[in-house]
Parts: sequence; C-alpha cells; structure tokens
Amino acid sequence: MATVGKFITFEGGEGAGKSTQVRLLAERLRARSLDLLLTREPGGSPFAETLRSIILNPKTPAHSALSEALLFYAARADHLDKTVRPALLCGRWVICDRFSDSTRAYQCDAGGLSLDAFHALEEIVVKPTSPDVTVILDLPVETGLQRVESRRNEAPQASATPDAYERRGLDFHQKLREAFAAIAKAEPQRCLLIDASADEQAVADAIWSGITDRLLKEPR
Ligand code: Z5A
Repeated sequence: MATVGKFITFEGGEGAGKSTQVRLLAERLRARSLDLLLTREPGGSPFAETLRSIILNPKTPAHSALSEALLFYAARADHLDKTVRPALLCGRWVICDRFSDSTRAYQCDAGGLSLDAFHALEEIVVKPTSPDVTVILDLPVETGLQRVESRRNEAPQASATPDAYERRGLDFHQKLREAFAAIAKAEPQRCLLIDASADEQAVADAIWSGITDRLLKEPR
C-alpha cells in the first residue's frame, strides 16, 4: 500500500510517559499545520475498544499467550482497517500509543509466545502498514511503576484497579524493558530509543529532534 501520511508509534513499559509524549508531540506537529489522528492499542475502533475492555479486565479468566496475542491481533486488524489505513491514505499523520512492538515485548519476550507465531500474525494482519518511526521510551522499571502509582493516587476514580499487566512482578517488567531496548537496537532505522527518565519537556525535546530529523527535513 502506498501511504501518503506518516505512521508514528509510541512504545515502552508501564508509566514510561507514552500518553504524555503523544500529546506533546501532537501539539508541535499541529503547530506545523499537519493533520493528525491520535489513536491507541488495544483499541482505536469500536470493535477494538470492545476487545480492549476484555483484554485489560483483571477479571478475565487466565488464558495462554497465544490466545492473548490473537485477541490483540483481532483488535489490530479492525483498528488498521477502520482507522489507521483510511487516515494514512487521506494523507493524515497517525500517532498510535502502542502497536506491534508491544505484542513482541509483552506476549513474546515476557510472555512466552513464539516468534514464529508473532511473525505469522504480523504478515497476515499488519503488513505492509509498518510504522515510519517508533519512539521507544526507556526508563528504570521502578520509576515507571512509581509514576503509575502516583497517577492512581492523584486520580483514583480514573484507574482505581491495576490492570492485568500492572499486577505482574518486577521480573516481568524488567524483561519488557530489555525487550524494547533489543527491538530498538535491532531496528535503528525505524526506532528512536529515548531516555524517558528526564522531565517531560526534555523528553519531548529529544523526541522532536528525532522526528524532525527523520520525517520533516527537506530531502537534499
Ligand atoms: N499490550 C500488550 O500486552 N500487547 C499489545 O500488543 C498491546 C498492548 C498493544 C495497555 O495498557 C496494556 O496492553 C499495556 C500493554 C498491553 N500494559 N499495561 N498496563 P494501557 O493502554 O492502559 O496503558 P499503558 O499503555 O501501559 O500506559 P501507561 O504505562 O499506564 O502510561 P504511559 O502512557 O506510558 O504514561 P503516562 O500516562 O503518560 O504517564 C504516567 C504518569 O507519569 C502520569 O501521571 C504522568 O503525568 C507522569 N509522567 C509522564 N512523563 C513524566 C516525566 N517525564 N517525569 C515525571 N512524570 C511523568
């Protein structure tokens, strides 16, 4: 598919600051008069949002990494068809809070799903709609979990109960951090690995520098 718009994804562990940085990047891109669509996974279309409520519900019965991955890809297929591809084809820039690298990190590296299964699902569902740039926010696991805890204390009604992933132990979250770092190392042409432990504006500046470099510079 020949895409006209640009597709930017944000990835990282819990509390890395993805939603905050999606918002800050969107402000800077809008100031350049770019037409943006902000979306998220799991979710981003009515059917995918319905699946999101099942996937993240801590009361959903335990299931295998394969079952979990199939739910994410059922949601992703609908999200791509109904939301992401139509927007890209109209020339809009799409910024998505989490995408396939989260499946790779959560379900494969930290969850035990085979890479063969992951690549097969990517082939069927995602290709050729790969992100132009993926921003990977990196910070120590403890800092991220503390941020999530503070957010919960500041707005207890919004996220009173930890979701199915926040409940997992430090080892799980450390594996995620390593998995995202490995993805960034393996695909430097797509991924920007950003130190997310700095303050919000400093992180936003680092992301802006990477995005302008890769997507906004005039070709020489
Ligand atoms: N998942 C999966 O397993 N497989 C998949 O394929 C996909 C997803 C697509 C979705 O959860 C879950 O689905 C996710 C992975 C799994 N696991 N969990 N949980 P979600 O959408 O509900 O949440 P999330 O994506 O994990 O987001 P998050 O970790 O909860 O937050 P965040 O977006 O990264 O951070 P934030 O909300 O911008 O910031 C967190 C707090 O820190 C907030 O109070 C900010 O004000 C504060 N903050 C942000 N930046 C800073 C800085 N720089 N300094 C200090 N404080 C900061």
